[in-house]
Amino acid sequence: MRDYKRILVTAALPYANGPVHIGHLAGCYLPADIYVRYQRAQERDIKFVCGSDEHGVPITIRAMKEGITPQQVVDKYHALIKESFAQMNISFDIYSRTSNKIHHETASDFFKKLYNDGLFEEKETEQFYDEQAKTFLADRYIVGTCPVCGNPRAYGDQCENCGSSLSPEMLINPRSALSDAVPVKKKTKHWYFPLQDYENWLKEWILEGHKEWKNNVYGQCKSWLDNGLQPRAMTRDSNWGIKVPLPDAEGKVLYVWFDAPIGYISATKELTNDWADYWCKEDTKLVHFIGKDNIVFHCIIFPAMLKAHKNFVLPDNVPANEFLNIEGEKVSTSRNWAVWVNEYLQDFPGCEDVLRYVLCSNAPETKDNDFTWKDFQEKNNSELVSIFGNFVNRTLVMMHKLCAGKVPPLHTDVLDEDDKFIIDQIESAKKKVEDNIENYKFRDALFEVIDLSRKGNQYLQKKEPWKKVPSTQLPVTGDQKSIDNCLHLCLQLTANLAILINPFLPGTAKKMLHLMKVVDKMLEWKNAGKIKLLSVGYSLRAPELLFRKIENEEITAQVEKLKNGLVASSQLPETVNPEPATIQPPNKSTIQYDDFAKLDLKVGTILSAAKIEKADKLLKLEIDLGFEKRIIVSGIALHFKPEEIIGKQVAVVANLAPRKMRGIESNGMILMAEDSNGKLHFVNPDSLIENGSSIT
Ligand code: B3M
Ligand code: ZN
Repeated sequence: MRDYKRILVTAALPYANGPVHIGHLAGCYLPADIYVRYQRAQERDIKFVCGSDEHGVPITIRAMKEGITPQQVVDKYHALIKESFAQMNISFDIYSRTSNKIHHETASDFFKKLYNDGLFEEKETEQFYDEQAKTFLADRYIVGTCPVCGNPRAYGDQCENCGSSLSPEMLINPRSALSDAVPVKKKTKHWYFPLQDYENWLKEWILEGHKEWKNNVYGQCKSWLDNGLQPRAMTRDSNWGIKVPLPDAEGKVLYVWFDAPIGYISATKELTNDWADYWCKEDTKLVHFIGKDNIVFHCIIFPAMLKAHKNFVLPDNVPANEFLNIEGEKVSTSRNWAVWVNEYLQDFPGCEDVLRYVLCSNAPETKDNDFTWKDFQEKNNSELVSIFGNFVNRTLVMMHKLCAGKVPPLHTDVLDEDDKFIIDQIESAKKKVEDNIENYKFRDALFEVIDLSRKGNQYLQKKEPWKKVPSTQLPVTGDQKSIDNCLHLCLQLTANLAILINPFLPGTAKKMLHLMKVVDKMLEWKNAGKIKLLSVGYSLRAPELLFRKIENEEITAQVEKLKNGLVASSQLPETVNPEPATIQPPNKSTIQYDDFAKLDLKVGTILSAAKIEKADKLLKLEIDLGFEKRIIVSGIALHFKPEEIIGKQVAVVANLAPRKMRGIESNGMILMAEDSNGKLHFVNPDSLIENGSSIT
């Protein structure tokens, strides 16, 4: 691990086109906040920046839907989002917005620098144009059927149903989302960033240099890089956004994914005059917290931009989470299948920490996960209330009953095995929590904290101080010593729990400080693991419950609300008629069985694959057919790298007449399936079988 002097944490800038839902929180804001609060407790130099993403098509679409201006949209939602984050105790050092002047300047300057360095390629291309609305259509404005899953309401840049990233050309039956007109192609000029020039560097930097990144992140990067990078237009035809700072760019704005990540820089500038320390000094650890749909932008495009600009640090890690589903279904903001944070806060006042707890203990860290209200109740009632809260409460109640409300002494002469065990647990919990947080494993970290309180309960249960006879007389009796030791350790454990839970549930930690009558300073991380946090003889407050039980009725009401709030897709102001996925109809004439029976189809395994000189589409394959080995020349070189396909099983037409291609005799053909994107897939058995098996 490198030795860093300062840390800069960013959390994805949410689009100011709607309120935030719990999937957003679980995806990046909560993990980022936990990380930051922990680092602050470690007294590290850290800044946490975020803000609203106020440009781009999502904003203009929302403005259209609500019949207001884009500016009104961002003003409304920026305020709402900011408030929800504040109420959830997401402790940004700054929550800015990309409509700020400082951001417009920063993003413009960034673009100009790359432009002046001659980096952009100016290209005139044909783009989709809506003749009825008289405007070019950004990818998002084009809707149609997803070629991958058949969703009839896929956007020209992405299908929200299956998550595939698309381009408008890939949509089946494309329509303008503005007017329902069939878009036509028209010429327009844009500035392209040569991403492909950074491909080798990115491979080196990520695939070699950042093997420690989370599997989901590393895997996505690898697949982008393996597929090869293309030049990417960094400007768009629109009147909402940051104007392209060039003389001949009327009606053009910066691509939202060009300006938005620069928003991290602008926000830091707005926060501190020392912003350049955080962005330009090598000993800064930059960490981007995001959701999985933002991986390519944060791991590939933005780093390439930073590299091209020069002088900026690159992210040390991009711990992206997967998605959180609700009650078994994917979140859909358009269908209103979501739990909105502002509504949660109204329905469960004072329960911010409960939501933080449930979202963290169930965070989609390695795979998509499910939020259910039943589980929410369960986690609250049987973990927060019955384990953590119960331990703290019992400790304080008994201290008041058996120790006159004061921290009793520790009699080291009579420490038994159980006492020693709990001391050991207190000491070792710190490191476990710490290691997990440093490695972005927040679920595991939180588990350790709860586990420590569970051990506290077990300890208390075993020692049963309530069964001993308390006595205030001197000399101290054996019973009183046992009571003292037990409660002394339980109180020190409570103080430790406050420190350890603080990054996760800051409101709870605060309440605990109040009960223990200690100041914030006690929460510094260096105090964790110590058993001398509360002084002997110090009087503590009467207990108050940290968490309340959540009743069945509350849960039923939420489930109802979710179901009743669901907007049926058909009620949406759709601009496109839903159509079933179109599958290519058979387009060859009917054959008889005998015709088919002439084919000798066999299963084989690719033993080797090599490029053929001066034939960029062909690969020379050696295929093991069980009974013999064959050379087959196949036109798949543009789709697969030779080394990737070795060992793959394939279907082979084994009795095809030999044919010479580029001087090599090909003995057969392998079968491929072509999807609607023109991508080729092998046709093979669903599990490995013997080579030479017949396909009948
Ligand atoms: N606004 C997308 C999103 O909210 C986008 C993130 C920008 S981060 C620089 O998913
Ligand atoms: Zn799809």
